[in-house]
Order: sequence, then structure tokens, then C-alpha cells
Amino acid sequence: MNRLNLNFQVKMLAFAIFLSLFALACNNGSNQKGLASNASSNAEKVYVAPGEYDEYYAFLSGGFSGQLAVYGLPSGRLFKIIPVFSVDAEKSYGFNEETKPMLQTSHGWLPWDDSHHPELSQTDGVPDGKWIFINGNNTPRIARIDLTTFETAEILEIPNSGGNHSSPFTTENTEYIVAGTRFSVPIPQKDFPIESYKENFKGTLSFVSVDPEDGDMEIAFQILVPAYDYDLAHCGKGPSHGWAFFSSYNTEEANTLLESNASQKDKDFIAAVNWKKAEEYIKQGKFHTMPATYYDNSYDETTQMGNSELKKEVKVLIPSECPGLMYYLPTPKSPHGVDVDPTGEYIVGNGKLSSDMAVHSFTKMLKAIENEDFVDNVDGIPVLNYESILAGIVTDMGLGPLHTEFDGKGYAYTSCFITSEIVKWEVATQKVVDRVPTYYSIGHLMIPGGDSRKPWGEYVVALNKITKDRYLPTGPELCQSAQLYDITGDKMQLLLDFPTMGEPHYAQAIKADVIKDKQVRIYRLNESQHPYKATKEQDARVERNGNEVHIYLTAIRSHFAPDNIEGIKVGDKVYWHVTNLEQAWDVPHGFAVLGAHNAELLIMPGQTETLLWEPKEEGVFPFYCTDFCSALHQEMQGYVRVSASNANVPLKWWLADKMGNK
Ligand code: K7E
Ligand code: CUA
Repeated sequence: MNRLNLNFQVKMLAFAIFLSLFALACNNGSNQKGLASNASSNAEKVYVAPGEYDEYYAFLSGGFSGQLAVYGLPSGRLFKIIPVFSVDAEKSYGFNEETKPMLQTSHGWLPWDDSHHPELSQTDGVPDGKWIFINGNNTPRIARIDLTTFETAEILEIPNSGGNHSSPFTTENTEYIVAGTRFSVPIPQKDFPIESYKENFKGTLSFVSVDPEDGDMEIAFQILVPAYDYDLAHCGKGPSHGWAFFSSYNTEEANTLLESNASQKDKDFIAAVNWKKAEEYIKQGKFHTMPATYYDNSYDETTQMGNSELKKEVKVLIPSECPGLMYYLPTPKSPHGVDVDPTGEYIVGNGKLSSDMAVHSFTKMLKAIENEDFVDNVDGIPVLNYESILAGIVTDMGLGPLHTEFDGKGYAYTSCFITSEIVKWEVATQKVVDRVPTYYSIGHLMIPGGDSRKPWGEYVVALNKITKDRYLPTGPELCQSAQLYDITGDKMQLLLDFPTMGEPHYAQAIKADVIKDKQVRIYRLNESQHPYKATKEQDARVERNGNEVHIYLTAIRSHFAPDNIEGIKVGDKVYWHVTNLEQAWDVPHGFAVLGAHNAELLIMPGQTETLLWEPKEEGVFPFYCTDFCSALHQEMQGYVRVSASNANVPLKWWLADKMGNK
């Protein structure tokens, strides 16, 4: 080979390497940004013209924000953050006297939780738009949000639980929502050595009944189960209605270094609970009444007050005493999500440490139970034979499958955390038909109606943990993010990225038509039963009772009545009860007073809210409306005079010369 030739070959090789690198870079570029082949037609698909409505309401959990966020789809526009488990200064939730009781627990008053899974109420297996439920993971609770007001209506504490993660998934007619404990603990709680985990720790699976009329939640019963980690749940539908399924990991019952110690066995369990059977056992009195301390907090719309009720006991079923109550379905490996397809036949175990994903058959499960095809028995719970219940295996799944949703056309969509992708597969054949990358590290995914009997399909939303380079950077903390994909064709198509508030674990969406026309617009003044209301200016007044002062204040465009108050003293406890006299939609008033140790009030038309103020020094302090309500909003202000604790300034209030005792 002559020199020239060699030179030429080296050059060609370099060129080839350059070309392949270039191709890689291009690939990377388009992968990194997920550039759509047809950006403008995709833009059209998510474009909602000014003044037009979105097609869906989407509810995304706030994760460690403890709240629930409401977005429009397909636009990704944020409409509202609904405060649930965490105080919210914007709306005074947890700061005003009316909503403080909502955050009462057996561990005291708690201003925070970690909310993961919103779940819409259902009728006949279809979201009915009455309520949305969400779990509090840290201090076990379930909240119910009313979808006519978009406000938290009830928070029920779950006793005998170490963390309410597998919750609050609903049965077909919202007969129950379920709550399995993620962490097993001593039940009842007691001081034990942690090393005695295997002897002394237990799990519980709770069934919370929901009143079909007013939504009132009660703990119907709990099932005492082996000390595994119960991770997620879904209820049966159609033929499997009457059953609920809970995934579990740590069937090793490890209590230290779970990352390896709870990953020893190649199968863990999905617990299948026959809740109709449970109802029979309850009726027959086969339950134990266990003492338990927990709160049920409800917000009453007529008194506009939250109320905390302390409850003292629960009914507990023990599987060994209740044959047929529950079974374990072996499932590889440390399954996270458990999802039931719209037909109710397929139970998908998202084995996050397994490369093969197991799909169980409900029909086969029933047959195995009938044939007593058991391989083991744990504390009276038969373990079914894996081979006998298996419908099939998805062999080409990505790595780290977490959750699955359905489009109602026979396809399933599974999120894979490690490979950052959504994998679409055919439910009946378990064959993979499409996959798309997500940016990045997807957790849950959501199809409107995708865990119901009748998914609307149309979109899948990826709920991502990490965004890296997707948005303008904002210091060390970057936003989490959702991504919207069109799933109407054979291939999934990325349409839109939008940031989310807090970590979106799960989400739900519902056709806007189901709820948009039943929104409460105002609270009627003549129906208010608030004990401190003042429904007309003539009723506005100030009352002293020892060192407690009650100010009955009214607000209307554009003044407070009264707007001058004297006779308050250092050391007083001053309750500002502000009634918004407006009776038109979209005219809230705000209220703030200098030096208050809590948040503003934001009072809807016809509503009364109360702010506690404890002035610590003498002076004259302004108060004002915080919500720009009219052209004269800036004039909506007043003064309160605070005198020494031993002063003799008489209690006086007025508005110009119109009122009070001036
Ligand atoms: Cu997968 Cu809490 Cu539902 Cu998050 S959980 S991802
Ligand atoms: Cu009322 Cu501004």
C-alpha cells in the first residue's frame, strides 16, 4: 500500500467517523428536544384560542406541596391550585378560623402532607364529576374535594397505617375508596425493638365508604395483613367488580437497607381482596372492634365552617378467620403500580425490577381459587400458583416499569422510569406496538379516564420527575414537568411540554362538559348559617367579651363597614369576621391588617371568613382589601386604633357618619 493510498484511507475513515458523529449529534438533538416532525400542526392540536375553553379538566397532584393543581388540556394552562393538606396563604386555607379544623389529626394540627394520587369518583365505572379524592402519604389521610366548588370538603385520617400510599383508588360506584399502608408498623403502635419487625409489625388495607349523596367518608373496615409494603392499588371493574388489588414489595419483611434486602425474592405479591365477601363477614359480625384515634374533618357549606370529629374505633377483619377474603398473586419483582384494564379481565403488575412484565387474568384467578391451586399460605392468605393465573408477559418492556393506563381501544401504555419512555402494547396479546421517549424519568402517566371502564383516550400525559434542559433554568431547583402526547394514531406524538407545581405523581382528567356547568358561582347571603355573618351593613358591629373582640365587618365595592375602629387594646384577641356582601360571580374581596401573624383572607361572594389578629403594640394600623375588585379598590381601606392594655378608650366604630355608635 503506498503512502498516498494510506493517507486517503485515513482521511476516509476520519470522514466516516465525522459523519457518524454528526448523525449521532443530530439524533441526540432531536431526541433531546423531542422535536416534532410537524411542529406547526402539533401546535394547532394544543392551541386553545383566546376566550375558548379546553376540552378536559386535568387534576395533577402536587406531591410534596400537599396540594392539587387544575389544568386545562390540551393547552396545559394552569387554572387553580386547590389547597388540600398544606396551608395556602393565597386563599387563607389553614390560616383562617374556618379552615383550621380541616388540618386536625391525632398527631396534632398539621400544615403539610405529601399528596400522590388524585382519583375521580365514578358511577358505573365512569368518572361522574362529583368529587375528586387524594391521599396524604405522610400522616395517613384521604381528602375529598367537591367539584362544584373546587374546594376541600372533607379530610379523613386513616388510623393503623404507617403511610397512606396505595390510596385512594375507587370502586366502580365509589362504594369504597381504598387505603393500604405503605410502611408496616406495630398495630396498635407500641414501643418495640425495630429488629422485632417480623414478629411485631403489621400492614392494613382500609376500605373507606363514601355516601353517594353527600360524599361523607367513613372507615368501613380494615384488614390486618402481613408486614409488607403495600404500594399501589386499583379496584376491579365489570366482571372483577367486587375485588380490589394492592401491589406489595418487601415480602422479605426487611427493616434495613431495603434497596437490596427487599429485592431478594424474584416475586412479590399482588393482594386480591374480595370486598363483597368482606361485607358479608362484617354483616355476620366476624370483625374485631379495635380502639383507634383518628379525626374526620368536614367543611359545612351552610355554616361555612370546618368541623373536626374525633373517632375512637375501627372494625378489623383478620384473613385467617375469614376464608375467601383475600389471596396473594405472585408477581415479579417488587411491583409498583397495579392496574386493571377497562374490561376488568387483565390485572397488570408493573414489576419495577423485572424486565418481563406480568399480566394476570381475572378469569384464571377465579379458576385457580376454585381449584385451590395454591402454592403457599401466609397467615391464612392462600398464595395462588403464578403459572395458573398468568395471562401473559410483556417481554419487550422498557426498564423500570411503574404504571399503566389504558386507551379503551385495547391498548395499554406503561411508563418506564429508567429508560424514560412510554411503551404502548396490546393488552390481549401483550405485544409491544410503539414506544416514545419522555423528558425525563417518567413516574406516572395519565390518559383521560385511563383507569376507568370508558377511557376518553385521545391523549396520554407523561408526569416526569426530572427536566434538566427542558426549560429556562431557575437556580438549583428546576420545575417538574408534564408532557402531552397525541394517541389517536398508531404512533404516539409529542405535542407539548408544560411545567407543574410540585411533583406530579398521578393525575386524572375528565371531559370539561361533565363539570363545567355545575359550578357554584356565589354563596347566597340569605342561606348563610355562619355564626359570625353580617349580611347587611346595618349588622356590622364590634363586640367585646373580656379580652376577646369580635369585629363583624362587611365588604362591598368599594368599602368596608365599619372602616374606622377604636377601643382595641394591646393583648386583645381580635377576630375579624369579614362578610363579602357581593352577590355576583367573580367578585371576591380580600382582607389584610398590618402585623397579622397569618395570611390574608380571600372571601368569595356571600361568604364569611375570620382572621385572628393579636396586636402587640399601640398605634393606629391600616387594613385593606387585597384583591383588585373595582376602580376604587385602592380606596378600600380602613384604620384600627390600638391603645394600651389599661387605656380607657371606648369601643367605637363607624363608616363616615352612616353607622355604628359615633
Ligand atoms: Cu409511582 Cu407515589 Cu403513585 Cu409517584 S407513586 S411515581
Ligand atoms: Cu375589595 Cu379590592
